[in-house]
Amino acid sequence: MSKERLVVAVVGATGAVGREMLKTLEEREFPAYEVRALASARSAGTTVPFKGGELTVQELTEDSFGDVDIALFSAGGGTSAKFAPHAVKAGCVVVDNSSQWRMDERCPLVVPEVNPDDLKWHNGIIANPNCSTIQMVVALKPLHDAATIRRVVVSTYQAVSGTGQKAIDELETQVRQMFNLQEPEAKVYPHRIAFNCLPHIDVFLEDGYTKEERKMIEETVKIMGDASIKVTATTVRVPVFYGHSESLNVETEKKLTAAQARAVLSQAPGVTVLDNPEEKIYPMAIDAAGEDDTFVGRIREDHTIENGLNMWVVADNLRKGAALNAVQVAEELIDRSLLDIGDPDKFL
Ligand code: NAP
Ligand code: 3JN
Repeated sequence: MSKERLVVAVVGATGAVGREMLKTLEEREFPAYEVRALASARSAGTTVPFKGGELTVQELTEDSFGDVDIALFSAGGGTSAKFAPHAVKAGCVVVDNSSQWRMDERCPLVVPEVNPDDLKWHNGIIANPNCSTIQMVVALKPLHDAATIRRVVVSTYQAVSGTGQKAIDELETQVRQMFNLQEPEAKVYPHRIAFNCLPHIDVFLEDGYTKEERKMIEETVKIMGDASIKVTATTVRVPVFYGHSESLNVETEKKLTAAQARAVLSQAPGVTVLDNPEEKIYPMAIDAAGEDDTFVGRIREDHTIENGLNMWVVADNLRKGAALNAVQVAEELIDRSLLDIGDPDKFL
């Protein structure tokens, strides 16, 4: 198949992640001959902005992928489960943003700064990790290479944009309602999110963890390719529009001083160290929003264990956490000439 006139489809193009994908393709001058916007029948015929103009949204069907080379999916796990196999059958490589294929043994789970070589064994579907996992592993990988990570304790502070456009609208509406002395309405979340924190992201599982926490734990091990790394997580929704923040406590096999960790992270791809507390310089969601890098600061030694570090990690959840990572995966596939699919029936 000739890849000279690449056709790229964005599935879920009307959503928060899909719109960011179109923006990212445009900003990075992605080498597409044509970009198509796909979504549900509800928005077929509407338009989404692209390259100073508009793309007309087409309804996603099983036949949408005949002449498409790469499809970037961000329309939920159910849509990916149903349509990604048809895309692969048609010869289209899928980069999927949902959790549907992440732990599937047929699918690599890729963060280009961490495990780009896993793209070599893809079978047509490449999974994009959860946003909270992506920014964490970008910061962990260089530390693991330098000192071998044994255990990670992570607490997240996740923006409402992680839930999608309706949650962005809900936070804004609740803030307006409260300033107008009206009773805030909670529709998206089980409780008010304005001026509140919810230790509840995705559904609760039998062991008391949430599914978001389980995703962080399992995905980290698959991406880092090291089952000996222990991860425990608490994920929290906070009233921030864009940018997830994370507090990480990391235990390593070899000693890394705070200065050594800072030096290692300063050289790491995709990382910007912002760590000068005396000057009140540290990563913040308001600064990370709209940026591509993962920002790391408050790097300090944990005095309660022999080899421990604490740090604060922030990234734009819609960019590095979703759209940018997916586009970087697609760029890597092109650069490495990995757009061919072995068995097109693998997922049917
Ligand atoms: P959103 O703002 O609610 O947008 C959902 C998108 O999916 C819309 O474009 C919607 O189209 C489309 N869609 C829904 N059902 C569809 C169907 N049956 N057929 C075709 N299109 C359908 O949500 P979002 O925040 O963009 O997130 C979308 C998905 O991306 C999430 O469900 C999740 O799986 C994934 N995600 C991943 C991360 C990550 O951590 N990497 C972060 C956020 C989201 P209509 O406008 O036509 O309804
Ligand atoms: O809540 C967040 O900040 C990230 C949300 C991610 C998300 C939302 C709905 C469904 C996912 C995901 O990517 O894990 C999914 C899903 O596909 O399971």
